[in-house]
Amino acid sequence: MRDDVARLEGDRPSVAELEDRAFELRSKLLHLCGTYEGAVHIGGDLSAADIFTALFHYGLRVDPHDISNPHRDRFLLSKGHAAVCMYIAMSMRGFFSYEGIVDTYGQLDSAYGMHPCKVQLPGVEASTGSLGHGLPIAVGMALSGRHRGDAHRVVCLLGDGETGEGSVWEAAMAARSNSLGNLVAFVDRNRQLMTSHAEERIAFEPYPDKWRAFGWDVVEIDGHDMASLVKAIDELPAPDSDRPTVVICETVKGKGVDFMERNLAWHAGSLGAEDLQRALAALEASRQKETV
Ligand SMILES: Cc1ncc(C[n+]2csc(CCOP(=O)(O)OP(=O)(O)O)c2C)c(N)n1
Repeated sequence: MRDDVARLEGDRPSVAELEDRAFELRSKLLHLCGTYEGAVHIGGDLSAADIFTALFHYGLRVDPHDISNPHRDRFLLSKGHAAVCMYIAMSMRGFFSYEGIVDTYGQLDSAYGMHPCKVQLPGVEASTGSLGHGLPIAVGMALSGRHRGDAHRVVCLLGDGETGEGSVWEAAMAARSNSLGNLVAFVDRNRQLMTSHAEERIAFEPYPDKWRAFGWDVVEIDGHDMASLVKAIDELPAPDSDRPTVVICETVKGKGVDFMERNLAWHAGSLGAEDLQRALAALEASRQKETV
């Protein structure tokens, strides 16, 4: 195998190592939320932290030192408001420096905006933030990969709330019509929107059946169980297969910090110094509980 392609494989950390990285990712997120003066989308960052870790540290074939490698997997963050979680997960993989994120996050002209911008931040594959756009862009990229005969995957992370957008389902149909087995969607199914519980606003259920009806293979997992995330990634069909896959990850908004979990008030917010210590202690306690 050519060196530049072999490097895309990267290390494959164990489940225990990935769990440690997810803890570090959450800690770094909380620190940023404790120092940044504006609001951070901390609830949906924490719900997706394990998914980001599994993708950037295990599943995605990407090389932080060769970001334009044509054979790399493409990752698109459709729930663009979770950008900071992606930046930190990528920094832990070697794409950016964490200090650079903390120093400039959310400032005018910073590369690290509240939503990701591929022009400002090379390594980011798509500019997102207006919900409902990531999957349509991913379909185009997957189609292009197919036409070129490339073997990479296109992976898109969506919020469950944003799948209330019609554009998501148009993209889902197009993916099936074009037999895009190189396309994988992960859904952060935390069952909350910005200010309400998902099912109160839109009848999402029977949610997995809806994806099946659109011709997708559906995998349902606990999105906080690293072993399940790794297994789902390991069992993805080959990129040259003909059916797109959606991995529906059952998650908890605010996961890891008890006073944020399932709390609608923590879709976005900021922690002062005192609450930061409280949040870090809660995170540590949650880890202790899970390792017992
Ligand atoms: C088109 C569009 N409409 C509204 C918003 C504002 N908005 C930001 S986050 C959010 C809630 C999204 O819910 P979900 O996709 O489930 O994300 P999560 O709960 O995981 O943060 C909304 C409505 C937006 N970014 N884009």
